[in-house]
Amino acid sequence: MPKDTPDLLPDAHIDAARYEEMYAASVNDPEGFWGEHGKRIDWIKPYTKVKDTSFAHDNVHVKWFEDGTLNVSANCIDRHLESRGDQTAIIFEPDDPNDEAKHITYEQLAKEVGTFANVLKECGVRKGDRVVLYLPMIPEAAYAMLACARIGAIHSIVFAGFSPDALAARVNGSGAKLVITADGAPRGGRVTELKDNVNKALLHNVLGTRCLVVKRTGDQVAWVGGRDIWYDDLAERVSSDCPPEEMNAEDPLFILYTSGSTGQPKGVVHTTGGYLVYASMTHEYTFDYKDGDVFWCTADVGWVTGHSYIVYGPLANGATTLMFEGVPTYPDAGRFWQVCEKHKVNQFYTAPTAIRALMGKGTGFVEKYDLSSLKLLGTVGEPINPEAWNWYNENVGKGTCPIVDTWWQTETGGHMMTPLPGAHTLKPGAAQKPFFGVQPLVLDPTSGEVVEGNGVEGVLVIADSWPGQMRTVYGDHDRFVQTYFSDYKGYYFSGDGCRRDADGDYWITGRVDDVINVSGHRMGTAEVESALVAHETVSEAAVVGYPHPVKGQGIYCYVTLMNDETPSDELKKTLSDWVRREIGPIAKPDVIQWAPGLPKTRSGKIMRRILRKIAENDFDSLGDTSTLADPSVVDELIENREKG
Ligand code: 6R9
Repeated sequence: MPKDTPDLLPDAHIDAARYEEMYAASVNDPEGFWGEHGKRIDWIKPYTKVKDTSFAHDNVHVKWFEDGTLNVSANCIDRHLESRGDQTAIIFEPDDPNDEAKHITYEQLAKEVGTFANVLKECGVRKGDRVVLYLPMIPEAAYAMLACARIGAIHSIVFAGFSPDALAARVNGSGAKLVITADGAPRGGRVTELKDNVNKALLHNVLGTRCLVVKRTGDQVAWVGGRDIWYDDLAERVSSDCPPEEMNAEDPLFILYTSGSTGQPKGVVHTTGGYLVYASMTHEYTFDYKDGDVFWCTADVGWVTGHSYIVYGPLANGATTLMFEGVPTYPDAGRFWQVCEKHKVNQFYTAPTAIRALMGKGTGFVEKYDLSSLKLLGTVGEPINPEAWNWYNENVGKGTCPIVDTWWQTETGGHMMTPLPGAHTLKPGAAQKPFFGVQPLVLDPTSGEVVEGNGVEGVLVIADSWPGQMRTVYGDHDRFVQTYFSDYKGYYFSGDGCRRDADGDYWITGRVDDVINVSGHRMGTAEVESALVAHETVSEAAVVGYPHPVKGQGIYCYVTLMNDETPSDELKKTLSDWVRREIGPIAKPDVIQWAPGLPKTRSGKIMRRILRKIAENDFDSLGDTSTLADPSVVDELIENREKG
């Protein structure tokens, strides 16, 4: 039994016995279980069919509640108006602590979203159209999401830190009719010129995509007449009343681009009914959310965590959700805790990378604030190391707040494995137990056989569908099947490795594919490689992750230059800036090593396993290098390894 972990929450929704009982019901009779829990949201036309899913390689399909109809924004707003119209739905905390926070009630939210929805209609957006959001973390981001949902348009949010090129790829990939942006995004005391980025992204746009601009900074922006529209100009002309569109449970709600191990990011498609049931249920049970609590998820709405746990889950539950525009270290490393004190936050959910960054600044910044409102803490995005877990527990939770370490993915829509705070004695660093309806299995990576029993390790797959699961890759169902259902037939393959300990608890060991996790941001090494080789001086590039004390993983690039190029530190900087410009600041390389040659098999395949070991400074376990076309390149790379 682990010591030094907080006690279970005494009056939680789910205690140990209830977890066992509900979990057994959820896997023994998924139809019955979800048929019942699907009723937690309001349906216009109730479903009669609950589950029609198959992971069989030649027939992958996922449908939940397929003959039911509903509207997500009505579930997040209208149904709360009678009982909690005056309650705060969204607390907005701006970047600058001296600017006033906003409290938006459900009543106000209804008007804002109704207005936004009518503005979208004025812009010609109709049911089924795609709308890209490229916005700061301001309430308008939530209004825009809910407004799309209200009229049946499909939103695709692009994180405001992505470059114009990355934005253009997503606008084109989704065939968006409209991009919604702001003049600028203040963050950490600096402003990102979002509208400028959109101008660049739409420069070669052939879809006729228009641009709706919300005012945030009031800065001057370059304007393209006939294409660009100020939100305020339309908002003052339209009604705030917009009836919700009746949507089928399986109509798409949003597309969210995410990185995989190969090729360009894929558009993960989530649909209406199952997603909302799953997001709201996980929000309530994982965080033990109770009426009146103030819930704060520090993610950006550009990531799935922001979709499910800033907007859809909390609002479907009638919660008060906090939206923070800034960063943890501005104006100083006490900002998170200052905001917790100011708004009396009850549940706080963040990423291990943020905890590690703040840990490095000392405990003084935490001790300054009264954190007694906190009941529960959460983490997401990457494995949390014990040092960070203990620091979080001792200094933020004061040893009394359970920490839920939630393992899940853009693809899964909501939490897949996490301890529940009233049911599971915590183990620092473990995702521990499957959520209801989730059937994890450990497979032997080579044979693909199921590994039974405890005290085992392998790759993590899921045996059957859950309502929050992604339905397809936008416009490419084949890629969906290839990516998730082909390596291990009959299962959903997560891309993660895991260990099941002696007690049957799960520990995520990290990605087993070419996806890296930098400060909780997911990235395909292939994306960074293709950005590098797009530079005229680069002939070839191979990118791997390596352990980084704060970011979790850093980006290590091996670069082979064109024959007539001379390596220099200046060129390294040029390439690093280039990648930053091509993809965005989150993809900026940490290390570039010149590689006169890369280790390749005789068939020309780059042996990343070896490159990973060199980047990790682990030269003793390089494995068999004799199959390489030219084994001597390995010695050269080891000799010239760069320090991360
Ligand atoms: C929600 C989100 C998914 C990948 C996932 C895994 C890693 C997420 C984790 C975790 C260990 C946790 N990951 N949560 N690893 N423990 N609690 O992060 O989605 O951006 O799609 O990333 O993140 O490797 O496969 P996404």
